[in-house]
Amino acid sequence: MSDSDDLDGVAGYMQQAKQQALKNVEHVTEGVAAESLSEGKLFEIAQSIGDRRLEELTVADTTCGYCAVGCRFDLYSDGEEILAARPTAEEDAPVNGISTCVKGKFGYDFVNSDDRLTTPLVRDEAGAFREASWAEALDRVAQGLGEIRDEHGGEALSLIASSKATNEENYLMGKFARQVLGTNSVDNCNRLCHSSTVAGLAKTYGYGAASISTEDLEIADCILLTGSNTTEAHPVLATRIKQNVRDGANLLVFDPREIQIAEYATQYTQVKPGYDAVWINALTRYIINNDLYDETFVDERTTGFEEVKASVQEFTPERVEEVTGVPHEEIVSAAETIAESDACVFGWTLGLTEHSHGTENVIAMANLAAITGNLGRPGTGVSPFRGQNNVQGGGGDMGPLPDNFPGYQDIADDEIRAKFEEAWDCEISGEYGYYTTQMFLAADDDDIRGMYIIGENAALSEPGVNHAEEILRDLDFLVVQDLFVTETAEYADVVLPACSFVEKTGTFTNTDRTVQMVNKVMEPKGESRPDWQILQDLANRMGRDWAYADTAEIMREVKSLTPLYGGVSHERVRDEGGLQWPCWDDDHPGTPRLYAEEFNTENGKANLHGVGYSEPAETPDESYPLSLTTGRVLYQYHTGTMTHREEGIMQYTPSDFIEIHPETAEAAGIESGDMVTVESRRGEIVVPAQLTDRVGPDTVFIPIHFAESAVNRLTNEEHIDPVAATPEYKVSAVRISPAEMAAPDHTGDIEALGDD
Ligand SMILES: Nc1nc2c(c(=O)[nH]1)N[C@H]1C(S)=C(S)[C@@H](COP(=O)(O)OP(=O)(O)OC[C@H]3O[C@@H](n4cnc5c(=O)[nH]c(N)nc54)[C@H](O)[C@@H]3O)O[C@H]1N2
Ligand SMILES: Nc1nc2c(c(=O)[nH]1)N[C@H]1C(S)=C(S)[C@@H](COP(=O)(O)OP(=O)(O)OC[C@H]3O[C@@H](n4cnc5c(=O)[nH]c(N)nc54)[C@H](O)[C@@H]3O)O[C@H]1N2
Ligand code: SF4
Ligand SMILES: [Mo]
Repeated sequence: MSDSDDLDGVAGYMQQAKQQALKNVEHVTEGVAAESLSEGKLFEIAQSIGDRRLEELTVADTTCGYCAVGCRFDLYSDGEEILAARPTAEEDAPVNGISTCVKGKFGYDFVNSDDRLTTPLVRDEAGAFREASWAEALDRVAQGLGEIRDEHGGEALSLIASSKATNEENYLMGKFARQVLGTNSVDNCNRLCHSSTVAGLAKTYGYGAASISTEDLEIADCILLTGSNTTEAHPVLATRIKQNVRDGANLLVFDPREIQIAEYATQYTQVKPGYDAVWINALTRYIINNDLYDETFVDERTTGFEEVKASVQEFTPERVEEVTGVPHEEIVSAAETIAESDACVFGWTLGLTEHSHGTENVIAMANLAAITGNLGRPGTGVSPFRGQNNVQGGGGDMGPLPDNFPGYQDIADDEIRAKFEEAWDCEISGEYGYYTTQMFLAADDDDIRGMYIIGENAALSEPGVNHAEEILRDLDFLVVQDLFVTETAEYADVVLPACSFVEKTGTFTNTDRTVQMVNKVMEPKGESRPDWQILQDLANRMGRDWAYADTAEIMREVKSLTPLYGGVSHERVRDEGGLQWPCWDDDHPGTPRLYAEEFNTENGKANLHGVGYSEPAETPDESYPLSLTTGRVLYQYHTGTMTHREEGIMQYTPSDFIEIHPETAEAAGIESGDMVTVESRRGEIVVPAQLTDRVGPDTVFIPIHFAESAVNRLTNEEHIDPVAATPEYKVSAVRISPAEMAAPDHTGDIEALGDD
């Protein structure tokens, strides 16, 4: 923390704040944001800062706690709330420079909201929550979890770690599960998100992560984007891509919805949800059969080319058009554009991964990038845009995973396991634990009896939440650690108040593997505490002797056990403004771009694998004729715990909606704004209609942000990728009908976000 003493008096500060804020509007996703950030709002913020004496304010440079782009900025606080976010020195913000999106800039009302959890809660005898002291609550947790562990073994417990929390905290969540609880069933939201990317890339190239640095998005001369609503989910990356396109790069967008980034594309191709491996294989087939592939790269740096060549032959133009709806000309033009470019980046997000065959989709993409030689050079590579602010680091690198220790070290490897058993002074089973999606199924058979859920709103975000709710209700013991009494916390025996990223210090690792500092700008609200301190107290109550003085010390332990982070320390991250892994030792500069020389595989090569035909686990039929796909909007974040508490955001997107093609709506007798019943084989919800030809006639789209019409009542928890266990959130068969219900007042205001 530092004082803002470099500023010239309150008036000067206020003026600067306002100018900066206005300047930033240009950099917030164009179109939508400019409308929403009214001058009135900006003035209000400048005023609220100006009204205070500067010495009463604290400022800290930190990393955004919303998405994994990893924007950096200075946050200003008066000790009670966050007053403003302003650009930090440009050289200290490698990803965003002076840009931020609307969430990073204004999304802080949640921090000081009236319903923030400020004390622990325990259930009284009548079953209602009452406030409790930390000592009482922690004793209850130690007893509740301890009893299950002692009676049924540690394997009867599971822990869901939080990719909202820091690396250091996630390292401790993994350690707590194995050392204190004695279970390998520890997982996190990565399972619901990009675990198929991690599995697919690890299998082919070695690292389950983006190979590029963000700047590669600006120097590529071609970008293929699929399953990524970039302007809404990764706005600052979208700004960089759009700039590159303005400078002449080609942009190819394949998506079932004509999302905003498609307007900037050289080619937009509408695909049917769930058939991505088919059109990707078709591109590969065209490139191979027309000798457009990079022969030298294939010969020198890959294995498996012949297998891939044979496997793609079944994807003939006729078949591809029939299955995916993509005309052959569009396959040809995209394939030629990729083959003719010198440097191509392949970017994707959940449209590719959240499927019952997500890992295969990713392998198909990895094959395409490799045969065209687009890896390891400037402007080339693969870029899965990661999701939660710290899912790359906290959700993966730090090892709160059923099969890996930190740094993707396999728990089944005896030597590695011995290293951790010695360091953590405990016995660890070499048998993998349950993935998140499996935990809920295992609980049905009492294989899981107690859960410790940290910073995850599983009651809304899991697939098939009707079942997840039952499980949460029936567990012998549930402890939830969050900022709020979430829908998940409603089922808990004990709720522990954690604090948010503005109230603590540590590191996050963003989507391009950059480890960056998170610096505390205000004290934890009420009695809330950082996750690492809660875990430490609990571990000690459960018979351990943890004595970390701060998160820098935790990172030193990570460094000593994790080769990938072997040179990462708080001191270096501060001094060098971020470090990209792998960073093997104190002298290693970090690695901006992976695979320049070799792949991280035993033979040093990219090992390609043929991928055959795949389709969604549930395809539309007569009873459920439409494909439902689900996802995000710019102004909202996931289950809304943070963004629903921001008034400005709620004015803009007050409620849920379903995107329906006008023809489909007409056939069903539905008009714009009407309430619509949407049914799947799992359940039904009611949402207002938004008619748009952004989706095709066979597809409908519903966002994931609203509890009252929780879309995961419709999804299926058993349709998961066999390798990565990612749920098929992106395809469910549904039917729609007009609902006997009046639309809420504000439905008329709902606009198609992403449209200018
Ligand atoms: N505003 C906002 N930003 C966020 C988040 C948020 O909640 N709000 N969440 C963060 C997180 S955790 C994540 S993981 C990312 C997610 O980022 P995205 O994956 O970009 O977000 P989604 O809205 O799920 O969009 C997926 C895209 O895939 C398309 N799609 C759907 N089905 C298919 C298919 O079968 N094939 C293909 N090719 N495309 C398909 C959709 O039309 C949509 O454009 O966003 C992060 N950023
Ligand atoms: N149908 C459908 N479902 C989906 C998806 C989809 O595309 N479609 N996407 C999936 C994906 S990609 C994801 S990532 C998940 C997201 O699902 P969740 O991770 O469940 O969603 P969030 O609302 O972000 O929940 C994070 C919680 O952490 C709390 N929190 C914030 N900071 C901290 C902290 O520092 N410490 C603690 N202890 N708590 C904190 C917040 O208050 C919030 O309750 O949803 C998945 N579900
Ligand atoms: S793009 Fe992501 S990291 Fe950047 S300000 Fe927006 S939410 Fe935060
Ligand atoms: Mo995610």
